[in-house]
Amino acid sequence: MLSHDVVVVGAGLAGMRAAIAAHEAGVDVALVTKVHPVRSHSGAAQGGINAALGNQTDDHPDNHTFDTVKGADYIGDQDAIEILCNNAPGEIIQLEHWGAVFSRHESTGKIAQRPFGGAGFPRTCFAADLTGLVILHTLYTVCVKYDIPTYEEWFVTDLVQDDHGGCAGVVAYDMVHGTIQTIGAKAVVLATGGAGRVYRPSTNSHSSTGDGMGLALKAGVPLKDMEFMQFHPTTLNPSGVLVTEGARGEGGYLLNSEGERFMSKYAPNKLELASRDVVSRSEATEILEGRGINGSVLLDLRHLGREKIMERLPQIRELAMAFAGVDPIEAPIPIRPGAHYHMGGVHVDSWGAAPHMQGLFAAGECACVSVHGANRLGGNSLLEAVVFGARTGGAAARYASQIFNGRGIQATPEAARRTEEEIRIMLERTKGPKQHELRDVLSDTMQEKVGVFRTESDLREAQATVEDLREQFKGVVVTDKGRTFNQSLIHTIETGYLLDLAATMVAGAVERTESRGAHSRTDHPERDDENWMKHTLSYLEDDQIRLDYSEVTVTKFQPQVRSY
Ligand code: MEZ
Repeated sequence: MLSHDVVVVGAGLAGMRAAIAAHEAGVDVALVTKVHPVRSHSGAAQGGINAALGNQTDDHPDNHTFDTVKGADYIGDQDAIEILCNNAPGEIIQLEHWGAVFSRHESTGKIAQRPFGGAGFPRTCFAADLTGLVILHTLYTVCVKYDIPTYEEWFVTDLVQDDHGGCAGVVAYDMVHGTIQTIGAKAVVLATGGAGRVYRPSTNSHSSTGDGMGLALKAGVPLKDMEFMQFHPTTLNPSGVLVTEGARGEGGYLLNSEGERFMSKYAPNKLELASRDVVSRSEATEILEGRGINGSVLLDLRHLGREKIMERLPQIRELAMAFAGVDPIEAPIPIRPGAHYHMGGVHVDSWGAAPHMQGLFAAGECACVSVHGANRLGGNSLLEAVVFGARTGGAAARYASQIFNGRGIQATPEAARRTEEEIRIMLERTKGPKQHELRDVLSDTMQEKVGVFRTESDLREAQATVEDLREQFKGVVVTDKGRTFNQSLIHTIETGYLLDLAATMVAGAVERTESRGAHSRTDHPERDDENWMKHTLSYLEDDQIRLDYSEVTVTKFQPQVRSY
């Protein structure tokens, strides 16, 4: 049987950073990933990563902390946000030393920093508009240098639990050979990214199906703040492909059908660089009130000029030409808000440890620490992945080498039986709904009823649909009966996760009768600090979602009116 001290599930930024930290702490760590590491969705992050380096201004981590607390609409845990912002400069320098090629300031030669939404200073470090890809490749070279074993194209289907309910490893489906494998571990780190594919369209890659969140939920570990889904203000219509916030950071304007720079009505101080929830709601309002153009508004970059666009936003130009038929040097790009990032995730503490299961950790978008609260600031996602990836990898290594008390590494092949059985049943079934039929209804429902604006009646309709789909899923049929590279089987298991996650999202959203950050209830338009300064915890019990709540940690900043 295979075994390692620490097993990290997912090899995007958070996963690889966790594995590097665990390796440096001296334990035997392995990565398990359903896609090759450099195909992870982190590579799609474009505009940058925040750190108060103060290269162009006298910025300081305290300013970054305040901006993040405010951006989160005061429901982020402030102790964790302080860790995020204080550790940011060190992580950037570390990445640079490992070889990340950040864009440089023309005159000083220091790492350049561009303005981003909700930030009081230009604080976003970037590599043109390919920042995630550059960091992903950098971390991969470190993993290769350290010779970290990587189980590529292995899809984790279960967490193994020991007799005391602690995490003792994973069960995985080796997609190439079609076999079920068990990997024992003293500690497991989930770093599988977000669940953006619960929506359609989405900026997320097809692999962003919330697997780690689904695995944790299934194993009795609660998810936190699942009702908070971020809609990025600039995505292409209809594909959902991301157009980086860096385009507005470099000076791009948003225009409505009347040629008006409409953000002056909604955020007179920060305009296009208000936080994402504010800009997305403003665009949605313009479109709903008839000042859109075929369901979009316009992002105008023409005044930036060819040279700047080619230097700072080359990928955006290519994407706009390929997916919208528009060259932004010549014409504005039609854009609209699109599902982008999950603020919620596996409930963990600021070391990435899941308090409900010993030996289980989570980091990156899959986790909810919580540093993003109700609305994440652009550029804080890559940052969270590396800062909390490193902390969590280190904590998992410490757990494996010091705290672990003989449990774990008991993951015998027996543990794989449940997966074997579930897969056998799915493959033998010949009649029933197909996963893509269920997924189409799910993503359309979430898009229409659990979107930028929400109401109780829409949410309740969505809840009924999701419950119906979850029932139908019990009889799902897998069309490909083979074992090797059975994508039909993988997508079916992923759809099961998406359905469970949607159930947590809708349950949390129905109950939260206020508007905070990305959760905007037109029937409850005000933030309600008296009743709702709390995190939502969702448990899966007897196939139903049960909600509970936990406290928000406030250190320096009491809630204030939030305006931009
Ligand atoms: O943090 C992000 O989501 C990000 C950098 C996206 C972008 O607009 O480029």
